[in-house]
Amino acid sequence: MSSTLIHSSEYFIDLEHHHGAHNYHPLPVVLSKGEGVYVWDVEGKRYYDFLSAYSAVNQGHSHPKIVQAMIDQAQVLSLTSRAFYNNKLGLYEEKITQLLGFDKVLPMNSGAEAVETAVKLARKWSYEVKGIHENSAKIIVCENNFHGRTTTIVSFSNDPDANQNYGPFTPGFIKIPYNNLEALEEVLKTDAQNIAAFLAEPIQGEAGVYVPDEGYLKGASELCKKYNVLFIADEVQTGIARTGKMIACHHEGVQPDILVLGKALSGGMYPVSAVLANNEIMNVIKPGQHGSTFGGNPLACAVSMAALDVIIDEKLADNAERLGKIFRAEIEKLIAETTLITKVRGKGLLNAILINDTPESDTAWNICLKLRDNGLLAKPTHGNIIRFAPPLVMTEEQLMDCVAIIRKTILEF
Ligand code: IF1
Repeated sequence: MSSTLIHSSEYFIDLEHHHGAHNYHPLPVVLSKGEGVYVWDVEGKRYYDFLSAYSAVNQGHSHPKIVQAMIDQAQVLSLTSRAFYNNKLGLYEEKITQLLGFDKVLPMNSGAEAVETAVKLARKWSYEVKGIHENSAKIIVCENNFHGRTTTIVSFSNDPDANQNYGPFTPGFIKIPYNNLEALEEVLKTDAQNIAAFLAEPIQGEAGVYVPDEGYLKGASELCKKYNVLFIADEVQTGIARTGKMIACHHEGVQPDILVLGKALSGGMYPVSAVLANNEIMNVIKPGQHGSTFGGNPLACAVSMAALDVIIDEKLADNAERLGKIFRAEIEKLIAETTLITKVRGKGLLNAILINDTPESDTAWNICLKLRDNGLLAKPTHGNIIRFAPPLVMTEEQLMDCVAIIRKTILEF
């Protein structure tokens, strides 16, 4: 019986500080166990997870059905590469394309890889189908976007933390304000013949859960159709039931030309991402023109099929919709009792509160430290905004318990 040496949180934090790159500044808590809406630290303290690994564990931590699917598949075949066929990829492709209403899917691993794939696909379509002159295709993106951290993706970021000293940058991107259809039409009117696509998050997560006006997605999609430009929806964070629908675009009945998914596509069990599109677009990619060693591996497919079943069987989109309304109503009541919070916004169980202080202040951070002490884990996004995104398996009772923790923390702060 091997005795597991018990180490303190400080021990693990020091190890990471010493041996790991300092590309994050985590909240000082060291987790060792996760189950459903709960996580435990190495001292055995239990917390509500109100971040869900940035919406990757929508199905809850270590969901037994997803864990079992992973174990079963891992024991028989984990990776073949795409040099050969396997008996899981086709089943997964059929399931996800029928579920989301597209002809085809291109399987990748990380969200950023899927966004890169969507950029390449849109460009290739614009040269080979739309007829744009080669190497002159442009893609419209939104200010304050977050689509990942590869060199091309940070090339079209306006966040200095994301791209300072990572140049030279990939050309071919036009930035416009988010949630502004006039700005989008202005660019399309003047330059549509050179534009391949418009790439946007249905809700800007990293920007602070910025929910656009009702009708923005519909309007953007219609403008793209009018000017023969592809609408790419990056639903890596908003997808897989997080906002109360299977994908956030469905709140406005919008079907994007290219759909990008990641994170909860595997329930947080394994890196799985995907790009979905119809044949006119997807068939421009021929054998040998794109791929990835792990893309579409049998283990990823088995895990993702189980993760999708959990979303459907447990009606997690409906639960997110219902609990999100309750959550925002409860926080609105709290806003009436304190000057510390000025706003709550979000859709489904992707929400955020605005703290009444400057983005440069550490007030939001200090509130998150107190929330941690009171048993709830969350982390500020930009400066004075705290994102609240629990697993979608949460019950109303657990949600009200979390509201009580947030209320206590804010009123005592
Ligand atoms: C980090 C942010 C959230 C995403 C959207 C693509 C990706 C992401 C809309 C790339 C990833 C993650 C990345 C993670 C923290 C988290 C994040 F704060 F960075 F911006 F959620 F808001 N499109 N978002 O949100 O997917 O390659 O990471 O699998 O980098 O710290 P990925």
